[in-house]
Amino acid sequence: MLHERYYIERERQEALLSRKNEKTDFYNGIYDRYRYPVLTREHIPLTWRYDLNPETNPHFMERLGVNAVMNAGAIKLNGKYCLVARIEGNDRKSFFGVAESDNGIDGFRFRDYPTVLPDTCPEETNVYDMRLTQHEDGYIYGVFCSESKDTGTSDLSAAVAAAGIVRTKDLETWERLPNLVTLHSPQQRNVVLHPEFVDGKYAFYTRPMDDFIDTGSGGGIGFGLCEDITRAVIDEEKMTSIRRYHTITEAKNGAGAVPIKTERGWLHIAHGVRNTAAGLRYVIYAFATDLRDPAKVIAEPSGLLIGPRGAERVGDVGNVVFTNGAIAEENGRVLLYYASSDTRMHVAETTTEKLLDYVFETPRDAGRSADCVAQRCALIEKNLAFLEKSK
Ligand code: M1P
Repeated sequence: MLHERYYIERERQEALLSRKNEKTDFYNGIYDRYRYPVLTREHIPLTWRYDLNPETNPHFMERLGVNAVMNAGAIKLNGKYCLVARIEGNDRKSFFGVAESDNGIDGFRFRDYPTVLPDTCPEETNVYDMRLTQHEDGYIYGVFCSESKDTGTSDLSAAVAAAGIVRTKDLETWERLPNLVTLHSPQQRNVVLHPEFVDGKYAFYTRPMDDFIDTGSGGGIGFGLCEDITRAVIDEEKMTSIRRYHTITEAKNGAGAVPIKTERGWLHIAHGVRNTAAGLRYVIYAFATDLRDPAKVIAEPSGLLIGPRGAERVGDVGNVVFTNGAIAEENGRVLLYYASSDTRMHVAETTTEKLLDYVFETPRDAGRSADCVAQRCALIEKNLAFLEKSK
């Protein structure tokens, strides 16, 4: 006999899981936003949170609560839209879970169990933010942050971030490879594996950091090659998209989704961070790199592509949008998955054609207020002339 509350919770969850999503009236011509998050803590199966036996759980209490579902890697596999989400328990430890949908915008359901990765790093305390790369070598790689306590200091909260690497063919059985070693960067987060070999080598977008939070001397998103993915070591890290004073990337930036290959270049969806009186503000931006030299930035529009809006601003870490997954389909449809305020997952929908137009035709950051207003006045002048001509 199950607790009566189980039936109420199951019905509520079923209503949530089968709720249809719909586009909002938000308009910028670049992408559509959807009304409902695609994944929240309420999407987590009841079997992951409650002990269903009334003898051992007479009050039908959550025994292992979940605090947030965010920062998901994304891939289309066997016709299903799959998210490998970061699930943060009430205990602050994160783990991964695969949720699948038939259309990519609603109906995401978690598999029966969370993702169980081989436990090969005894010092690893926390794992999060997996990027999924369908590599031309035939494997799907998951690159994630592997966090350990920094034992070289008395600071209790000091930590070390490294890039963990796993691979799979079905998102079910995973092989763990040694963590990425970057010879010249003490810490790494937001590392993404490029989907193709470059000069016959595996290529990673990196984010060199001096410290767990501060990137310090790390100038932006790096790029490095390694011969052997089973013992991945990067010597030289070139810079791709760099941090700049008084832009959205001033404090930090980091690679997000696996780059999308197009006829005009690799499309990158990344995050940029600046500091404010209210703390760090995370936004999503885009840039393109050369098809033959994926480290070389060939277009970088000014400003943000997606910023937190409305309820997205509120959550565990407010004023944050963050992406580590997108799905680009053969028909040109692109689904950009992003988390808001480290709390829940959303989707924005666009096309490769629109993203290319956005990346190549949006003006670059002019760098100074005077130049930015001149840039805007030039647009207005052109428009007024065009309106006059259209009369
Ligand atoms: O809290 C916002 C984000 O902070 C980190 O990103 P970054 O490494 O650029 O500072 C990550 O821990 C990410 O998980 C988190 O969403």
